[in-house]
Amino acid sequence: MRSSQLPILTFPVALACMFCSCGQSGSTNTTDSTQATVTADSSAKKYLSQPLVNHIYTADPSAHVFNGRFYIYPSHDTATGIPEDDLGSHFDMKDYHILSMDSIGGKVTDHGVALDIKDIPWAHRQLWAPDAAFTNGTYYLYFPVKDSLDIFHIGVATSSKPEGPFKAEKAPIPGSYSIDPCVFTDDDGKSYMYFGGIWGGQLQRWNNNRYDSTKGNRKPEELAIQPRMAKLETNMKYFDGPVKEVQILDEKGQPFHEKDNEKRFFEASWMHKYKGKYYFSYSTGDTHNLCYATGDSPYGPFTYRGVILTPVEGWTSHHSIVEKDGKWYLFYHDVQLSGKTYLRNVKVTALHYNEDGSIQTIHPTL
Ligand code: FUB
Repeated sequence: MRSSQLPILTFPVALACMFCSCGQSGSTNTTDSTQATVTADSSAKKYLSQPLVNHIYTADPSAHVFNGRFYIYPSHDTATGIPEDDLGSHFDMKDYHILSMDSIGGKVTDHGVALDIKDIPWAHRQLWAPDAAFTNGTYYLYFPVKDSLDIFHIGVATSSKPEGPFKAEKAPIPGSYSIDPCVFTDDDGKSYMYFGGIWGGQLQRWNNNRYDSTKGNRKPEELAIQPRMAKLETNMKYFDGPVKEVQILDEKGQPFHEKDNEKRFFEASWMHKYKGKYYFSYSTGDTHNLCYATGDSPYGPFTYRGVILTPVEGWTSHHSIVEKDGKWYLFYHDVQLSGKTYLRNVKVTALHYNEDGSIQTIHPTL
């Protein structure tokens, strides 16, 4: 990640409420130090949808339906004064808040702090994009965070309630690395984690599941780095076997090269299933697309099919896809409220399939 090209905007909070959907904002069980800095886009751009909440900054929304209700597991963006750099050090998040709502457009509840970095024994800094799962009567929160050596690993925390609070395990998931976990449970009850992110997400330093801090980003003519996956044990806390590469192939069955950065994987894995097909979706990072590829097995390979979401305002793009009552939704984020790349806000919009199973491309501005 790196700095946005966007201007920093300085509209007051009151004006922000004219642009954002205050009616959709939820109960604010907590206050946040960045609240006073919430700003609005002075260009009066027409956005496809409005922020789900505006009392805190939220990003990377992993949405699930638990007990008939939407639960959204986002990153909690705050301004901590860390300068922006190409490693994303300015994404300096310290806790998670979970949001929930009965229906799209309904009241959004912020359930307060669900997990704090100080309660994760091995964590040093930067709580990035989480995901959640439910099985065995337990809710699992998966999160990437840097350890004391500044290396990202993925941890897991558990709760009896979808909104937490969550209690973290004492150590990261053995064999885990990099960022952006997505946990998908198939119809047969087997669960898989997809993960990884290049550049600030450190995936370029991991080859054959070994860490090498000297490995830099791939050159344009080199093969693109592929995301990773592992089957989870039934206890959902360990990998059941070695981490594998996920093959994303072009329409001719060939892997992408780094120069194919409009289509190659960067970060933000998501898996969902539609009419028996597996849909692996992801962000292309520096070209800001959300793309998808489909396959016949949770292990892949996956064939590139197209763009789900064209670039949002901001540098990062991250999403989830979820179904409720026969309708499909894309949760995503942009920087409508702040204009700053590291102070994002989550949104939702309807997602539609064509007859052939392809996804209709969504444009985040009108
Ligand atoms: O929120 C921090 C990072 O930004 C996430 O892990 C990436 O997916 C990007 O959205």
